[in-house]
Amino acid sequence: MNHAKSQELFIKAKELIPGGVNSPVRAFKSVGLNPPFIRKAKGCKITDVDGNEYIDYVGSWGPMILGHANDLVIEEIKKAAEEGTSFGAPTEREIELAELICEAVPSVEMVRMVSSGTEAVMSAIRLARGYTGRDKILKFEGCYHGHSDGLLVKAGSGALTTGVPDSAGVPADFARNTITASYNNSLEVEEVFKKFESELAAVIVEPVAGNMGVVPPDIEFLKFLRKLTEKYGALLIFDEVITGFRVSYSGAQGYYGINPDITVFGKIIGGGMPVGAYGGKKEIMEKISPIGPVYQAGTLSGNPVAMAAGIATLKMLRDHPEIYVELDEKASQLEKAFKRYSEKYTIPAAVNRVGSVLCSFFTEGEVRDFKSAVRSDLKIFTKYFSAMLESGIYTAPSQFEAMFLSWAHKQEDLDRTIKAIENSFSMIAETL
Ligand code: HOZ
Repeated sequence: MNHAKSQELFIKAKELIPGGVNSPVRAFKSVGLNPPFIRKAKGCKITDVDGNEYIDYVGSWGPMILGHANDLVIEEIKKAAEEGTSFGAPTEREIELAELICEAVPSVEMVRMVSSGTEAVMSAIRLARGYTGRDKILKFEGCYHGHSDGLLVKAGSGALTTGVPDSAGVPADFARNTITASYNNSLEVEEVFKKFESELAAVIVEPVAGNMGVVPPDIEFLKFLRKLTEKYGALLIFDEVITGFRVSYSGAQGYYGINPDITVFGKIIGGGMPVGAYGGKKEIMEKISPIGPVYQAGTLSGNPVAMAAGIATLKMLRDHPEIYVELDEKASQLEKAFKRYSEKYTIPAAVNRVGSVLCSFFTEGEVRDFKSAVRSDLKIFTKYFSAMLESGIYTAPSQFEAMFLSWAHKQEDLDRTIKAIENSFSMIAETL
């Protein structure tokens, strides 16, 4: 593949933008390559500035569940943009999206729109602290909840990919209020609660971890979190930025049948436009300004173009529940392929999948927490990633991110992907 124009742009970008990118994982640093610069995307295909076309399994890191530039979504975006792109004043579309979210997710009675997942989590934590009058929060090792100060502690995603799960610039006093425990480990959670009892404002968790690769929860673990938070008067926050409207129309909480107190959304609810939201029980949400004492605001919150894209996306998902059945079936084909070729070519692989999010770790045994996730052989991952890219399959350039299926992936795309998986595994086997 020719990447001349991308290389040229990357050199220029590095002069003007730190690392040449506006979000670290995009730099392809951990896989030792330079990133292709993307010119356009349609359906499940993206095209770079050199004209190379790829079948895309990044899907903008999750939002593009209907595929890129879905006709209906684009039509609604155009309509909204022609009517004005931002007013800093209430609009009818905000009510429509809020209604769609509240109808889909029973634990959410009220919702506040913001502009990113990071902003939504940061605000949800403030709300939990304001509501409970407590300071400490419990998060899980390898879970990623955006880049606000108190959450960059043992974080996943880009922080983990660059090998720095904590960040410089976070005052020790902020991080002091963030307690961590191992994902899927109820005993550790119990110890934390015994130690800090009524100091804990909230437990925040990705109900399916998607930022240390994909790590499904034990249902008993999620149930235990629900039980213990209730017992100690702390709030349970589900970060459903990835899983919301993805693993089911009612998110991971609908999928597993567990209701949190606060839910954080992003990605899909903006249909590919910048968005975030947090919602929960009325009694809690009414603590937010202007009716309550917890302050939070934003000029672009509830942006009309983002609302229009989100409404179009959610309506399509609501009216076509068969999309979820199809996504599950398509993703299971890839899961089976990873397992089949790992056996055939004796490549160690632990394949994790929940609905249309999946990933393969290159390690023996199960991956069920941070410690087992980081056992993955990153040299093998790099070989796998490079071979896939060379075959025209675009996956996340990090072991610690997920692979996302979209409605636009057709059988021929899956067949090509499965062939590429076999080729890359057979090539890896030759080098071991
Ligand atoms: N850390 C994000 C995914 N979990 C990556 C965002 C991006 O680079 O766009």
